[in-house]
Amino acid sequence: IAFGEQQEALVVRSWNAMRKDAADVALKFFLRVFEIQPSAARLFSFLRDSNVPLDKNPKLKSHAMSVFTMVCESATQLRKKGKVSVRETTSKKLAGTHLKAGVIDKHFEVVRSALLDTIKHAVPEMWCPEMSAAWGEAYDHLAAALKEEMRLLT
Ligand code: HEM
Ligand code: ISQ
Repeated sequence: IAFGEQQEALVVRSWNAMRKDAADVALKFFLRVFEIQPSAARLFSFLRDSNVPLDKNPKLKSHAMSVFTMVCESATQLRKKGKVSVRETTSKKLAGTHLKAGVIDKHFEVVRSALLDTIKHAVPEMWCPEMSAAWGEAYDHLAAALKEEMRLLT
């Protein structure tokens, strides 16, 4: 399936609608990940080393927002070039961070489901199968690029 202007617009438009509630969206995104895979909470050092409640954790919002922003950038790359190269979206350091934290392929599926569920609940009036497919595809390409970068480090 071609990733064109329509697909990119579905991603960018819904992200723009969600960002006004960024803190809430971020919290729900994390909670959904841990609902699907409770053991994943231990991977995050800023949660492990913290005694404050999740919704008061300062790093939670910025990390979750980075994931959303990067998937959006992935959508733009897909529309422009039909592919996603991790070098232009992320850095080598990001792959190292995930590898060291113990992130495995299964986790990427968990985060994918959590991402789509979060968007569906954040913008229910915009949600449609095409929007789900566009976010899913942008995420899959980004995840593949990040996983490949992680593989090269092992
Ligand atoms: C850290 C993005 C997938 C777990 C990060 C950071 C970003 C990010 C931007 C912050 C890096 C920094 O602070 O320097 C992404 C993207 C993903 C993805 C775009 C998918 C395409 C995953 C998955 C897991 C995961 C599947 C496993 C559940 C973590 C952990 C950290 C991290 C444990 C380190 C947090 C810490 O201890 O400081 N990720 N991530 N990420 N991510 Fe991901
Ligand atoms: C993956 N990496 C960093 C932050 C995240 C926040 C929520 C869900 C997945 C994540």
